[in-house]
Amino acid sequence: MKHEFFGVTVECVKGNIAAQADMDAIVNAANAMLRMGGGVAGAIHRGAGPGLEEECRELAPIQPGQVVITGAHNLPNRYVIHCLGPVYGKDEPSDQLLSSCYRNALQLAENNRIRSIAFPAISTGFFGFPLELATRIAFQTIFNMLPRLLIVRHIRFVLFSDADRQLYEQILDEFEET
Ligand code: AR6
Repeated sequence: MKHEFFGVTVECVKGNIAAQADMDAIVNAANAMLRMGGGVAGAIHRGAGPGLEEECRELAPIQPGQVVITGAHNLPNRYVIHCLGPVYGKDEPSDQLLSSCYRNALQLAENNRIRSIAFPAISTGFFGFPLELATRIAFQTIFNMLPRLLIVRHIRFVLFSDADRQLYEQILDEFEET
Protein backbone atom coordinates (compact mmCIF):
# COMPACT_ATOMS: atom_id res chain seq x y z
CA MET A 1 0.00 0.00 0.00
CA LYS A 2 1.21 3.50 -0.86
CA HIS A 3 1.18 6.34 1.66
CA GLU A 4 1.89 9.98 0.98
CA PHE A 5 3.58 12.38 3.40
CA PHE A 6 4.72 15.91 2.50
CA GLY A 7 4.35 15.01 -1.19
CA VAL A 8 6.59 11.94 -0.86
CA THR A 9 5.23 8.45 -1.57
CA VAL A 10 6.30 5.91 1.06
CA GLU A 11 5.57 2.23 0.47
CA CYS A 12 6.52 -1.21 1.78
CA VAL A 13 6.68 -4.14 -0.63
CA LYS A 14 7.78 -7.75 -0.49
CA GLY A 15 10.51 -8.43 -3.03
CA ASN A 16 14.13 -8.53 -4.06
CA ILE A 17 16.08 -5.29 -3.71
CA ALA A 18 18.00 -6.16 -6.89
CA ALA A 19 14.77 -6.26 -8.95
CA GLN A 20 13.44 -2.71 -8.47
CA ALA A 21 13.66 -1.57 -12.09
CA ASP A 22 11.47 1.53 -11.66
CA MET A 23 13.63 3.14 -8.97
CA ASP A 24 16.48 5.60 -9.65
CA ALA A 25 18.58 4.18 -6.83
CA ILE A 26 18.71 1.09 -4.64
CA VAL A 27 20.46 0.90 -1.27
CA ASN A 28 22.94 -1.85 -0.47
CA ALA A 29 23.33 -3.31 3.05
CA ALA A 30 27.04 -3.47 2.42
CA ASN A 31 30.11 -4.83 4.18
CA ALA A 32 33.01 -2.55 5.09
CA MET A 33 35.08 -3.60 2.08
CA LEU A 34 32.12 -3.14 -0.33
CA ARG A 35 32.58 -6.69 -1.62
CA MET A 36 29.98 -9.16 -2.82
CA GLY A 37 29.12 -10.96 0.50
CA GLY A 38 25.71 -12.57 1.08
CA GLY A 39 22.11 -11.36 1.57
CA VAL A 40 21.34 -7.98 0.02
CA ALA A 41 24.95 -7.31 -0.96
CA GLY A 42 25.19 -10.68 -2.70
CA ALA A 43 21.99 -10.09 -4.67
CA ILE A 44 23.07 -6.58 -5.71
CA HIS A 45 26.58 -7.60 -6.77
CA ARG A 46 25.29 -10.64 -8.67
CA GLY A 47 22.84 -8.42 -10.55
CA ALA A 48 25.31 -5.62 -11.18
CA GLY A 49 28.20 -7.82 -12.37
CA PRO A 50 31.93 -7.52 -11.64
CA GLY A 51 32.09 -3.85 -12.69
CA LEU A 52 30.46 -2.90 -9.39
CA GLU A 53 33.17 -4.49 -7.21
CA GLU A 54 35.72 -2.84 -9.45
CA GLU A 55 34.17 0.61 -8.94
CA CYS A 56 33.82 -0.05 -5.19
CA ARG A 57 37.45 -0.95 -4.66
CA GLU A 58 38.77 2.57 -4.34
CA LEU A 59 35.87 3.69 -2.10
CA ALA A 60 36.47 0.99 0.58
CA PRO A 61 36.73 0.63 3.49
CA ILE A 62 33.75 2.48 4.94
CA GLN A 63 32.72 2.88 8.59
CA PRO A 64 29.37 1.99 10.25
CA GLY A 65 26.82 4.68 9.40
CA GLN A 66 28.78 5.83 6.35
CA VAL A 67 27.38 5.71 2.81
CA VAL A 68 28.93 5.93 -0.67
CA ILE A 69 27.40 6.05 -4.14
CA THR A 70 28.30 4.17 -7.33
CA GLY A 71 26.77 3.42 -10.69
CA ALA A 72 24.46 0.41 -10.95
CA HIS A 73 26.28 -1.35 -13.83
CA ASN A 74 24.07 -4.22 -15.12
CA LEU A 75 21.22 -3.46 -12.72
CA PRO A 76 18.27 -1.51 -14.14
CA ASN A 77 18.83 1.52 -11.83
CA ARG A 78 20.99 4.63 -12.14
CA TYR A 79 22.79 4.32 -8.82
CA VAL A 80 23.58 2.05 -5.90
CA ILE A 81 23.99 3.73 -2.50
CA HIS A 82 26.09 1.50 -0.24
CA CYS A 83 25.46 1.75 3.53
CA LEU A 84 27.44 -0.03 6.21
CA GLY A 85 24.93 -0.78 8.95
CA PRO A 86 26.08 -1.42 12.55
CA VAL A 87 26.59 -4.97 13.81
CA TYR A 88 23.99 -5.14 16.60
CA GLY A 89 25.61 -5.18 20.05
CA LYS A 90 29.07 -4.49 18.65
CA ASP A 91 29.10 -1.19 16.78
CA GLU A 92 27.80 1.31 19.35
CA PRO A 93 25.64 3.31 19.63
CA SER A 94 23.88 0.91 17.25
CA ASP A 95 20.63 2.90 17.05
CA GLN A 96 22.40 6.15 16.14
CA LEU A 97 24.63 4.42 13.60
CA LEU A 98 21.61 2.79 11.96
CA SER A 99 19.82 6.15 11.87
CA SER A 100 22.90 7.68 10.21
CA CYS A 101 22.64 5.11 7.41
CA TYR A 102 19.13 6.25 6.47
CA ARG A 103 19.86 9.95 6.96
CA ASN A 104 23.12 9.88 5.00
CA ALA A 105 21.60 7.79 2.20
CA LEU A 106 18.72 10.23 1.76
CA GLN A 107 21.08 13.21 1.83
CA LEU A 108 23.27 11.57 -0.81
CA ALA A 109 20.16 10.91 -2.88
CA GLU A 110 19.20 14.58 -2.69
CA ASN A 111 22.73 15.64 -3.65
CA ASN A 112 22.61 13.37 -6.73
CA ARG A 113 19.13 14.42 -7.84
CA ILE A 114 17.66 10.97 -7.16
CA ARG A 115 13.86 11.05 -7.19
CA SER A 116 13.14 7.46 -6.16
CA ILE A 117 15.05 5.23 -3.78
CA ALA A 118 14.53 1.66 -2.49
CA PHE A 119 15.86 0.56 0.91
CA PRO A 120 16.31 -2.95 2.31
CA ALA A 121 16.05 -3.53 6.08
CA ILE A 122 19.67 -2.57 6.78
CA SER A 123 21.47 -4.55 9.56
CA THR A 124 18.54 -6.92 10.19
CA GLY A 125 20.11 -9.99 8.56
CA PHE A 126 23.71 -11.05 9.19
CA PHE A 127 24.25 -7.98 11.41
CA GLY A 128 21.56 -9.13 13.86
CA PHE A 129 19.52 -5.95 14.49
CA PRO A 130 16.01 -6.80 15.83
CA LEU A 131 13.63 -6.05 12.97
CA GLU A 132 11.01 -4.09 14.93
CA LEU A 133 13.56 -1.79 16.55
CA ALA A 134 15.36 -1.29 13.23
CA THR A 135 12.05 -0.48 11.52
CA ARG A 136 11.17 2.17 14.10
CA ILE A 137 14.61 3.77 13.70
CA ALA A 138 14.25 3.76 9.90
CA PHE A 139 10.82 5.43 9.95
CA GLN A 140 11.75 7.90 12.69
CA THR A 141 14.79 9.04 10.71
CA ILE A 142 12.96 9.29 7.42
CA PHE A 143 9.96 11.09 8.90
CA ASN A 144 12.28 13.68 10.43
CA MET A 145 13.73 14.36 7.00
CA LEU A 146 10.56 14.23 4.88
CA PRO A 147 9.60 17.91 5.23
CA ARG A 148 13.05 18.96 4.02
CA LEU A 149 13.34 16.69 0.98
CA LEU A 150 13.34 18.64 -2.28
CA ILE A 151 14.24 15.99 -4.87
CA VAL A 152 13.32 12.57 -3.47
CA ARG A 153 9.64 11.89 -4.17
CA HIS A 154 9.36 8.13 -3.71
CA ILE A 155 10.79 5.95 -0.92
CA ARG A 156 10.22 2.19 -1.11
CA PHE A 157 11.08 -0.33 1.58
CA VAL A 158 11.75 -3.76 0.07
CA LEU A 159 11.28 -6.59 2.56
CA PHE A 160 12.23 -10.16 2.00
CA SER A 161 9.18 -11.87 3.56
CA ASP A 162 5.48 -11.16 3.95
CA ALA A 163 5.85 -11.17 7.74
CA ASP A 164 8.55 -8.48 7.53
CA ARG A 165 6.42 -6.41 5.16
CA GLN A 166 3.41 -6.66 7.49
CA LEU A 167 5.49 -5.47 10.44
CA TYR A 168 6.66 -2.47 8.38
CA GLU A 169 3.06 -1.65 7.38
CA GLN A 170 1.92 -1.89 11.00
CA ILE A 171 4.62 0.46 12.25
CA LEU A 172 4.07 2.84 9.34
CA ASP A 173 0.38 3.01 10.30
CA GLU A 174 1.39 4.00 13.85
CA PHE A 175 3.56 6.81 12.47
CA GLU A 176 0.73 7.95 10.20
CA GLU A 177 -1.61 8.26 13.20
CA THR A 178 0.78 10.46 15.21
N1 AR6 B 1 16.20 -8.25 -1.20
C1 AR6 B 1 15.62 -7.66 -0.13
N2 AR6 B 1 15.90 -7.99 1.15
C2 AR6 B 1 16.80 -8.98 1.35
C3 AR6 B 1 17.46 -9.65 0.29
C4 AR6 B 1 17.11 -9.25 -1.05
N3 AR6 B 1 17.66 -9.81 -2.12
N4 AR6 B 1 18.31 -10.57 0.82
C5 AR6 B 1 18.20 -10.48 2.16
N5 AR6 B 1 17.28 -9.53 2.48
P1 AR6 B 1 21.62 -8.63 5.10
P2 AR6 B 1 22.91 -6.82 7.05
C6 AR6 B 1 16.87 -9.05 3.83
O1 AR6 B 1 22.19 -9.80 5.84
O2 AR6 B 1 22.20 -7.42 8.21
C7 AR6 B 1 26.19 -9.37 3.92
O3 AR6 B 1 26.82 -10.58 3.76
C8 AR6 B 1 17.22 -9.92 5.01
O4 AR6 B 1 16.16 -10.84 5.26
O5 AR6 B 1 21.73 -8.61 3.63
O6 AR6 B 1 23.06 -5.34 6.98
C9 AR6 B 1 27.10 -8.19 3.69
O7 AR6 B 1 28.20 -8.57 2.92
C10 AR6 B 1 17.35 -8.89 6.13
O8 AR6 B 1 16.07 -8.58 6.68
O9 AR6 B 1 22.28 -7.24 5.61
C11 AR6 B 1 27.50 -7.78 5.10
O10 AR6 B 1 28.66 -8.44 5.55
C12 AR6 B 1 17.86 -7.63 5.42
O11 AR6 B 1 17.59 -7.84 4.04
C13 AR6 B 1 26.35 -8.20 5.95
O12 AR6 B 1 25.72 -9.26 5.27
C14 AR6 B 1 19.33 -7.32 5.59
O13 AR6 B 1 20.08 -8.53 5.53
C15 AR6 B 1 25.32 -7.09 6.11
O14 AR6 B 1 24.34 -7.51 7.03
